[in-house]
Amino acid sequence: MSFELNPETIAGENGKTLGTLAGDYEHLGKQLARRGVDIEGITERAMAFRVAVPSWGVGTGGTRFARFPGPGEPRNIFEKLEDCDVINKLTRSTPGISLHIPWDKPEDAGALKSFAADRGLFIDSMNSNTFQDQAGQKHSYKFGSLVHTEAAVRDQAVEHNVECIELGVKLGARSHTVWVGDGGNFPGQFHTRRTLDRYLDSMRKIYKALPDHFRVFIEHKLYEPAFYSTVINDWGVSYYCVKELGDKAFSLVDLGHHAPNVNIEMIVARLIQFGKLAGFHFNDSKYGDDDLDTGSIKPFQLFLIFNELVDAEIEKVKGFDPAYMLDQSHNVTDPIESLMTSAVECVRAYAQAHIVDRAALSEYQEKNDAMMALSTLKRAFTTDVDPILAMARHRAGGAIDPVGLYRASGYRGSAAVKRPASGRGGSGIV
Ligand code: RM4
Ligand code: MN
Ligand code: MN
Repeated sequence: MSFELNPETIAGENGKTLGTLAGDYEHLGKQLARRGVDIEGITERAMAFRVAVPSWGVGTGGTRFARFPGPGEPRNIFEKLEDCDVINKLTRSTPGISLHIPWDKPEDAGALKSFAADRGLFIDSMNSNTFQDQAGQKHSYKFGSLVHTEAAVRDQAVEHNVECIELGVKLGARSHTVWVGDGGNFPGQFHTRRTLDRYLDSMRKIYKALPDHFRVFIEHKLYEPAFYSTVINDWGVSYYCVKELGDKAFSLVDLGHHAPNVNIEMIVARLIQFGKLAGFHFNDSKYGDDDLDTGSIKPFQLFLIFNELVDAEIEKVKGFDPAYMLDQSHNVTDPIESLMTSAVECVRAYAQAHIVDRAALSEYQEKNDAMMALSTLKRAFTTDVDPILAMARHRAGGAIDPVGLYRASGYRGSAAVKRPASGRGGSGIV
């Protein structure tokens, strides 16, 4: 049996477990009250949290070896938005959508904008693609794009980014994200300093095309597709570039773009302090840019990152306005389930970070009491905030159990009927 996902069916399904949830919520409320925390305040924060969904995340991803398509995959940007709508309806945290151009380039920007608005969605950020060649493209990006040795290739890449910004303006987006795959596979392949000069020169041209209300985000990544080194390899290079570019340029942190064991929360704190944190591409990884579901491998790291973010939010750090987005590749799961679960993991870390007893933590830090400082963080991290998250979703019209309700609705089965398989196997990032 399948059913439509609408406010009535969602409320009806929630009704089956609402009694149990209310009991758990009340119990947690008492526990938190003993610790001086008002549960209602935390629930309010959980309801306010937003993380954007990437248009490219709702299709099944793949590795460089193979892609195993799932049933009912969206075939165009409108069907992708339908899936994004399901994610937002059930989690009530993801109204923003990030677009990858030209993968999701609409023929009619106005039509796409209103299709999104009709569903309570909006286009959040634009993402350019100069790491692949598109059919009919004049110059190849095989040896780079914004830093290519030939000016004509660089100009073509600049032009593509400007086109993304112009399209973004029409769609009501507020930022443009630039990630370049440029780099080298072999030592000596490129001149280290000259490539960065060329990058900055190209980025200055892109920066000039930004309208006043638009921000540009630079995404660093230590390797891949270039295996020896990329040009924008770490946050230091990224920070230098955004400083050079101007007030509308910021450094974006994609969690997977760091070597294993790198202390990402420190990078986040530094970028906040320097007024240059753009925001995030959330995902998780074990080895590299695995693009696994957020919070699936290192949930404590995610919490520590949010601890820095919430600390800055509470202290009202000047200019602190991070843009949150998921950037994942779903190779073996239903993308809708993965994105919902990942959005919930972000809200979880955000809520837990709000539970941290910051006055106590500060005192332990002043007294150099490392043991109690860690315990203070761990106490928040080990608090099961599930009842808060479920109650926040329920109050906002979402699902107490997003994955359970999604499965019960039979959405994927109906999509498989409406959207016959395209037969696109192959390999690739999405
Ligand atoms: C890159 C990077 C970009 C994303 C592409 C698909 O590794 O994370 O943000 O747009 O993948
Ligand atoms: Mn990314
Ligand atoms: Mn990536």
